[in-house]
Formats: sequence, structure tokens, C-alpha cells
Amino acid sequence: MSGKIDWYLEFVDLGYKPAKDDLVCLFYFEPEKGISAKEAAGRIASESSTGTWTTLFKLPPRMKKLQATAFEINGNHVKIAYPKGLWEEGNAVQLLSGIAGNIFGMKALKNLRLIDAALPHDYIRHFKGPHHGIDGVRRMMKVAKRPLTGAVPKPKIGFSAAEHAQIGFETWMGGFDFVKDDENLTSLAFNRFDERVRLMSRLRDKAEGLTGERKGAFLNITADTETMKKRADLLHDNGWNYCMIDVVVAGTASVMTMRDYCSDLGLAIHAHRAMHAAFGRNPKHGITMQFLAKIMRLIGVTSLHSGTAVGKLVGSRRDVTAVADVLREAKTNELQGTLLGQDWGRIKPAFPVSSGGLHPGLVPDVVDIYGDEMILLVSGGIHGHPKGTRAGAKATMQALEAAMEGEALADKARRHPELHEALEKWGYMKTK
Ligand code: CAP
Ligand code: MG
Repeated sequence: MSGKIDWYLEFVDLGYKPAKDDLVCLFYFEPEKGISAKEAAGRIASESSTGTWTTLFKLPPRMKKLQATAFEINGNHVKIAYPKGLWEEGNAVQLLSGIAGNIFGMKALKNLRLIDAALPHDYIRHFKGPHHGIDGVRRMMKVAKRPLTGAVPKPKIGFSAAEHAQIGFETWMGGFDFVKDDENLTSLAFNRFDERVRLMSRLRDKAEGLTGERKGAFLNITADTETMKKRADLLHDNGWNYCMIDVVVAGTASVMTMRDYCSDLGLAIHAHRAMHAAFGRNPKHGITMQFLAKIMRLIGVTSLHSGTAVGKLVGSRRDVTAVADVLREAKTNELQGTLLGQDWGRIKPAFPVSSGGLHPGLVPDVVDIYGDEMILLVSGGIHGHPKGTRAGAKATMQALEAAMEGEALADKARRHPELHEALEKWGYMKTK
């Protein structure tokens, strides 16, 4: 063999200062044996931008300007800058094909994790973000300050539309704002979407009449995009202002289409993240939840599941806080090895959603982590209340009130039998 085989090191320049409109990514990486950190960094930059595995016979001069540059290597972390010309305006799917694509399969790397991407103003300005945002939802639901609350009928799936709507009614009557479909409930033989919408609409009107409060729902429209459009139409025609999509399994392309479609109908999108843990759970490989949250806010969901830290599903307090910051803040500062600085410009904030294994005894912990600006979903933890769903929802609202006022749950429970019974059953246990 003669001549140079590859040109990976041309994608590394430790003296490079990113331009204002460069998109910068932070990766965790572990090279395979025999590969230096510098070569590994060059390979990541190359495969995610303009490179290939070998030197080429001819390169038009433009290529140099389009290639990515690994400019900071710090132990197992590398920062890579991408020139703006690499990315199509307003196409988040194309961005993922680059910075979250082939690179995860490279043999030269043992592990690779996309931690965060700092999106420059010039990139963000081609996206609309959430249609409603946090303030829009608060206005819509007429709830000014406290966390919004919701529950999924449990067991997850199997109720008829009529049973489902009745449980929803009990949930609303207990003081909750939203009734949510589970991620695997769409339109099934025993519970068709149309029928569920019809019955839920009737009972929503009844609950609103009886309570004088606004009542909403996250009805799951997940399907192929054309079917989702029809389901969104039906929600709009029945006076709903929210829909739900399983955004990871549905895919960014369909979420982008649905964002536009739903905003024409005045519908906010509630995003369930089922499947995220397949690529987010391993701390050394895959894609972080906070990066997923960033993409979802960018393409316009209004609320996104973000974990509990104390409930049944994975996610530490630090993870959960990072995701909440990405969704809610107008600007985030760099946090060494964890987050990159981000200025969201005119993109609205989205609600983080705390869900999974919660019950009234855990509400103060969740409020301590998230503060008021969240949607709190307590499902098994209301339907499993010894006096049933309505009492469970009441107990949760009492726990929320106590947490916001800084009162101990045990004290509050002395005056509120629903909370008292919830604490008798579950205490303050952290679920698994
Ligand atoms: C919660 C939930 C949600 C999870 C998803 C469930 O129910 O509806 O799907 O919260 O996880 O089916 O488990 P429970 P995450 O309150 O009864 O646990 O929110 O972390 O994405
Ligand atoms: Mg669920």
C-alpha cells in the first residue's frame, strides 16, 4: 500500500474557535483499542459531516468549508463544531441523520453518547416551537400558578370507551385538570378512538358544569400521520384543546407535520416519550433525554414526559432537572460535561411532565425538584386509593396544596381524610 489512506485528523483542530452560527455538539466517547482520542474525535466529526473512510481523488474547494471540526477534547468528552451550511433550514430530521446517525455504529468507537447540541439562533429561527407554550396552556386551563394535574385510567389498557370515560369523569371530579390515555391505547377493538372522544366529551362538559373548572385530556392520536390528522380533526370538532402523540415511536418527521396541523386547529401536543430509554438509559452510549427534549421543544410539543427521580422509572434528580431546564428556560448556561449553553430566542417554553409510579406521599419530592411549572401525573397512585379514583385525586390535590404551602403532609392529613388514607396505604415509599 502506498499513500495516505484516511484523513480523519483533518477534522480535528484544537485551536479552532467556533463561529457564532456554528452548531456545536458535546459527545461522550470511548475509542476502541488502538485508536487515539484525537483520531476517534476526527472520525466522529468526519462521519457526521462531510467525510468518508478514505482519502479521495478530488475535493471541490467548498468541501473544506462544510466539514465539521472537533475543537475541544477533554478526557472522554469532545466538542464538535458544524458549519451552518451543513443543515437544512427547518428540517430537524436531517439534523438527526447527521449528529445522531451513522456515528453510533462506528467500529472505531466502543461507546458514543450525544449529550447536547447548542443550536445557534440562525438554526432555531427556522422553527416555530410550541404553539401554546406554558402560558398558553395555563390560560386555556384557567390555572394560574399551581402545577397542572392529570391521570391515566389504570390498568393501562383494556377498558371499554364507556368505562374509560367514567374513570376520567371521576378523575376530573376529584379536582384533576387532565385525563390522559396510556401510550399503548390508540383505537382498539374494545375502545375505539371515536367512541372514546364522544363519551369523554360528554362527561367533560358535565364535569365542567359541576365544578366550574376547565377540564382537558391528552387523547392519544398516535398512528400513521394521515390517521393522526383525522383524529386531531375529531378532537377539534369536539372542543378539545390538546392531543397526545407518542413522539419517539411516531418520529420527528410526523411530529413536525402534526405540529403545523395541530396549531391550525388550536391543539397543543402532549408528548409521551415511550422508547426513549432504549437509547437514553445507557450512560455511555446513545442519546440523552435532554437532547431529545431539546429537539421536541424545537419542533413544537407543548408538554413532554421528563421523569420523577423518585418514581418507578429510571432518571436521576440531575437528569430530570437538566430536562426540565431545557424545556422551560429561555436560556441555559453551560454545565461542564452535562449541558451546553442555549438561547431559545422567541421559542416558547414547554411543560415538563412528571409521571411514573407517583402517589400523594411523593408529591412534595416532585414539587421540590420541579417547582410549580410542571404537569404532575399520578395514575396508579389515585386509582389504587382505598376509596377509589375520586378520593385518590382529592388526596393528590391536598398533597399538592400542602407541598406548595410548605406544610407537612402528616399535618395536612389530619384535616383531610383522603390524604390520610393515601398515606396509610403508601406512606412516602419510593416506587420501583
Ligand atoms: C404512568 C404512565 C406513563 C409513564 C411513562 C405509565 O403511570 O402512564 O406511561 O409515566 O414514563 O403507564 O407508567 P403510573 P415517563 O403513574 O401509574 O406509574 O413519564 O418517565 O416517560
Ligand atoms: Mg403510560
